[in-house]
Amino acid sequence: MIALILMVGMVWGQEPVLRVPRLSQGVQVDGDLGEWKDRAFSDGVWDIERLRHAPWYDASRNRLTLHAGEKGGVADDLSARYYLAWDERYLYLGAEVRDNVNDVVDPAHEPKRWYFKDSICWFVEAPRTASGKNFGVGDNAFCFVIDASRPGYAAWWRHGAPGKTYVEEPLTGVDWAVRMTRKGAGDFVLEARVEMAATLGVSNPAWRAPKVGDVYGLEIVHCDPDGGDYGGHFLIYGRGDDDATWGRMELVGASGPVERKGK
Ligand SMILES: [Ca+2]
Ligand SMILES: [Ca+2]
Ligand SMILES: [Ca+2]
Repeated sequence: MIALILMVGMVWGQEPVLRVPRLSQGVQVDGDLGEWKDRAFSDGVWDIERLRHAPWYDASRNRLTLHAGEKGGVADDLSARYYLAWDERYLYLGAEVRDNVNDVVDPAHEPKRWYFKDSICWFVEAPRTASGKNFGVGDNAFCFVIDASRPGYAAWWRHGAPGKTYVEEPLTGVDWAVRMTRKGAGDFVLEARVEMAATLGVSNPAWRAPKVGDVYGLEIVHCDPDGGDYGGHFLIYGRGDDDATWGRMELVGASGPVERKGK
């Protein structure tokens, strides 16, 4: 019995299973998640204290930047809820974030350097093969720099394709909105809708329109440099660019809100 529990724990530890519901109603991409977030996948608040108990945690990679004189604890530095859903045409991505500083200034800026700026990036492999080839066929990163002025590089697509790895280009086939929510801080809501055929279908010609039961790979990379160099970030459900470490994202049918019992 103990061996069985350990085995299940190991499998869970190596490969988190994320059941992502289909949305049956429309989404208005306006920086407010109210119309869909209670029907989406979310597993609650992530901060560094929760993250350091996750099986994929690596202290050299998951870290935050402490400034001289900084007030507030680690939850104020960065904590977030992430939301994910799908329908026949789109992946829906959302985040509600508490961040003490908005930092999108990169001294060595290049359009592809989202990871040197406040940003959230959903790494998706479709379908999941967990081949371990970094950003090869089927691997995608949908990245959003949290810059309210929305420069052209703020929605970015890193992906693989047949015979190619690490293709870097602006993300097309996307509607997205970011709304800053706390004056003098870096809090925000991000809402995005990514067209799957124009992205997943390009990175892997074997990709087919999604249906219940399909399995994708998923990792979330949330960058929070806050004046520091590269490395202020959370890696959630995986350990980096190697898709064999990413979580198992199962496409499931529509889900209702969590019910609260009456007295
Ligand atoms: Ca909305
Ligand atoms: Ca921060
Ligand atoms: Ca920040």
